[in-house]
Amino acid sequence: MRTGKLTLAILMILGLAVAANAMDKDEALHGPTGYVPESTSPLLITGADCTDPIVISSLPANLTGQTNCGMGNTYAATCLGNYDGGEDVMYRLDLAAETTIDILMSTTATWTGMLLDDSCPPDPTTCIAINTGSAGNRAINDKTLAAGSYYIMIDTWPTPNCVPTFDLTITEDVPPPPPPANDVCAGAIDLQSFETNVFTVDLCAGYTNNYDAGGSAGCTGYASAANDATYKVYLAEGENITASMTGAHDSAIWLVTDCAAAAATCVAGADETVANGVETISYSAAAAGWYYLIIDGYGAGACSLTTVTIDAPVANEYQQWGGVKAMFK
Ligand SMILES: [Ca+2]
Ligand SMILES: [Ca+2]
Ligand SMILES: [Ca+2]
Ligand SMILES: [Ca+2]
Repeated sequence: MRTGKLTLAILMILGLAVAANAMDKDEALHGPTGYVPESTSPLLITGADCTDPIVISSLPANLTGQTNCGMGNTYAATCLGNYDGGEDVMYRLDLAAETTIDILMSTTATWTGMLLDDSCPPDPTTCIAINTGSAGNRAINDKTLAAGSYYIMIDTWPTPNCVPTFDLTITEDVPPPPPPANDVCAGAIDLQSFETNVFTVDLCAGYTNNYDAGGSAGCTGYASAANDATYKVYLAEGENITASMTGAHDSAIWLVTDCAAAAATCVAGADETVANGVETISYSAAAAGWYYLIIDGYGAGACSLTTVTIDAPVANEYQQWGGVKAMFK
């Protein structure tokens, strides 16, 4: 990109004026900015500019021994700020489908900059992402990009005038699987679907925290900020349920009638013990209806492989409790 010398001079003067007014920490550390003359004609080297970028068409990509030395300072008015005054190399990443990527440029060079954009030349002010720094690797992580072509440029804030050697790694982020359906009450598992009254649930296996029993005024007496799993059971008026849980985390168990207002509709809750303790609730249904059992824990992020035991002594001999009662026959 040829820039008129007058324009360049004005830009340099403006740049110096800005620097004088607001020299940031990086600029103080960097010292005087060098000047790499901008390339005025194509270098005919693959990677030297947007007309002939290095194409990456599949992931993961691991390009070792890369450099931008000898590629020319083709782009010096990009979103990289000071970090585009050196020589630059351009990569084009072609994505056939929406992909979330991590880009890592590892190097021992100093004052390096990396940009990601969907236009080439890169947008002069706004890119999709940049990462710059006086030392260490450059990384742009967790960028979800629609199908299409994207450009990655590696540059420097002179001096140094270029990056003698670096590795460029682009990997696809595989998103975690969605939480189990019974992470929330809409997918609560009917307790009567179990063939045994004892089952396990790994609260670390994708479950999240959706329900909190509240603090000291709540039905467990504490917050229940841990990952939670939900189960449900239909109780006739007067039917009883006893449920207990134990695991390596500080468990909490509670029973509610309306998950949308879980803490307010809690009818029984327990958080009496700490890690490896057993928490037990017992409840006699005040009214017929669906009740939701929340297998939970005290601390944020806490979880473990948890054993749940359901005991369902019926209120009297004449009342039945479907499958769960059948467990005890
Ligand atoms: Ca440059
Ligand atoms: Ca949950
Ligand atoms: Ca919770
Ligand atoms: Ca507990």
